[in-house]
Amino acid sequence: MRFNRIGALGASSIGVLLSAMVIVGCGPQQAAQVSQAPASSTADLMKQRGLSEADVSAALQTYTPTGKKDEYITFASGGHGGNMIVIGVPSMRILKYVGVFTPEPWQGYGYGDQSQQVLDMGSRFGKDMTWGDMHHPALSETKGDYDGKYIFVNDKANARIAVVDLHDFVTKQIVTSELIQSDHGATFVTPNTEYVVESSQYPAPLGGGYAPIEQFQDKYRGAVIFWKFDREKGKLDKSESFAMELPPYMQDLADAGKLDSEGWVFINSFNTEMAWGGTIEGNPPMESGASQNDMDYLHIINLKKAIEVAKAGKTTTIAGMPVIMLETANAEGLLHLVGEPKSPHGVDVTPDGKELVVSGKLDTHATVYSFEKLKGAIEAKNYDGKDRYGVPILPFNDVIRGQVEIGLGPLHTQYDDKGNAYTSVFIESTVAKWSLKDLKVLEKVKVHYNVGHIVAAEGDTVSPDGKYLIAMNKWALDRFNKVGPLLPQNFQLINIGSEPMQLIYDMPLPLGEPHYAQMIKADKMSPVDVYKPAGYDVVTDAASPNAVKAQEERIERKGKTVDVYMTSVRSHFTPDIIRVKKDDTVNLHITNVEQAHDATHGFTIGSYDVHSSLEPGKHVDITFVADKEGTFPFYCTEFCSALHLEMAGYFLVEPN
Ligand code: K7E
Ligand code: CUA
Repeated sequence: MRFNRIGALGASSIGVLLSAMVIVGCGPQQAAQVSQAPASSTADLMKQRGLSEADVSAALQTYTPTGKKDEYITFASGGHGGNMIVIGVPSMRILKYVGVFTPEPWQGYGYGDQSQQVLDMGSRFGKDMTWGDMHHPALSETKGDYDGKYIFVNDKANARIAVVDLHDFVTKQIVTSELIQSDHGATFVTPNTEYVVESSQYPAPLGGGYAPIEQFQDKYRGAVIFWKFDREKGKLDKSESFAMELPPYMQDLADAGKLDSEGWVFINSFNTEMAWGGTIEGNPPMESGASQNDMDYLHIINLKKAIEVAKAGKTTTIAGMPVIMLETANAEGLLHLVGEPKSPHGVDVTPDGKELVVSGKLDTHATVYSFEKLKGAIEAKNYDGKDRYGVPILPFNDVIRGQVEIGLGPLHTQYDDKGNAYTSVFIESTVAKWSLKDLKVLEKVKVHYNVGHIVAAEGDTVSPDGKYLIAMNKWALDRFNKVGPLLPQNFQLINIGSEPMQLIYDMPLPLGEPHYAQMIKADKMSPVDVYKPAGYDVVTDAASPNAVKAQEERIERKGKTVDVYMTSVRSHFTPDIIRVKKDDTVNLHITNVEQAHDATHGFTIGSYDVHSSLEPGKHVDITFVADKEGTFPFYCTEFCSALHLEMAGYFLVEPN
């Protein structure tokens, strides 16, 4: 490669950007013509910055000039940040932070009546939750391929699922069932998104409530909930959802079958020893108690048949959820187990749906199960006995195609379009590429460090693209500038379209600890630019009954309640003076009547903890009690025009 032929590689002269940064009115602005001649030759730049040819090649694969867009969009879970992060690939530019389980003021998420309603849906046992532990996002699918319409995410800590609508990237719904007390096998969707899978992680008495831990084996249980998705409404429908009781193992990741295995669900587990800790009471710690057996259990669920059994009413209602009890599941042949090597973590169905790959944290192999063999053993009732709960166990050697020696601590697997699998290897900090057909490792790439999940371009669908893969590393250590003891996560972008694989970008991610992500071709998505018509309620996805039109702004008082019907438009709120009496209940109804792209305003009243983001066309309602007398300026929090600072007013609270 001759680098002296390459054009401007950054570090060129900085244009004069003082002109017209923000002008009154809207419309595209004329950029000043700036010469883009390189300051020095590519060879000089490489020397100055100490870059190798591989570095420059990596830069060329990721550098995205101004105005150019990314080919893929990645949705990363935000871990215990509780929100989701949207990232462009290959540039690795962060495009958005989506408020989901955690209030997020930039989006006004959790600060007005609309989004507060969404967060309120997620209360458990009467308690509001202000955060979540997000692990696994799942894009909605049509025929096993991402369709770009919705994304679901789980909250492991509080056993919740949220629905984010990708027409505007807003969280529309949070559902939870007190049946289970945590989840991890969530969220995974069936190939046409009829159901969203949520299985518990830590066993507990079903429906909540106390039971002595000594009765772990008898009173504690796992469960899997199949949430029915109503695509028309864009909502999960609790009334059509059901669950299945599972033994008190710690169910881990899940995956839904596709193509040949459509209608089946697979969930693996650890702690089939049913250890429950008790270190200061003289018991072994949980982690050693849970690692005694050489094999744990993969759960194989016949979802298609389970739906029929649930529809026939062969369920027991617990915490408002119809549950197929273990006894029924066994009688109907809905649930089978098969051994899986020591403390497995990931279970990933292959693109053709014919096989599943399971990797054990404490085993160096990935095991490839044949769905046909699993089904054959189930039909032939070829059992290796039953577990304590009467669940039949299939013989391991009869249902696997083989195993591949991956390395130390294999976790999660993704796929490409050439019949290869990619497995993250936690302990040795590598991503291993291996041939599904030959069960042979082809190559490994080092990552930094201790990779958890990996996500490849459409890498868990029926048609993976084989282009990019992000290693979502748990430790960053020496990769970035020091920022104190809490370090960002390190996302590393790997080109898997090249041979050998090439690590091409390091991206620090300081907004939570992402576990899994989804990577979709950007052209599959078509979000709206503005809400139409103005006065749009983003939670009901319809015109708000409180929408305000220009010229119809007003303040109405009924007793001690004051309704303020307000509009925003560059560069004023109407009305701009609001007079109330102390202890009045104030209902602000604000419509951003703008229909221009990116003409967003914000609204805040100081000292009242009021904030909203008003994207073009959006309507918000904000209810609060004016419990402090005084003079409170309100203003626009989004720099919307040259007269943005003037976009202000007064909220006057007279003493009684
Ligand atoms: Cu972190 Cu999928 Cu919750 Cu593996 S999980 S790393
Ligand atoms: Cu509106 Cu600033």
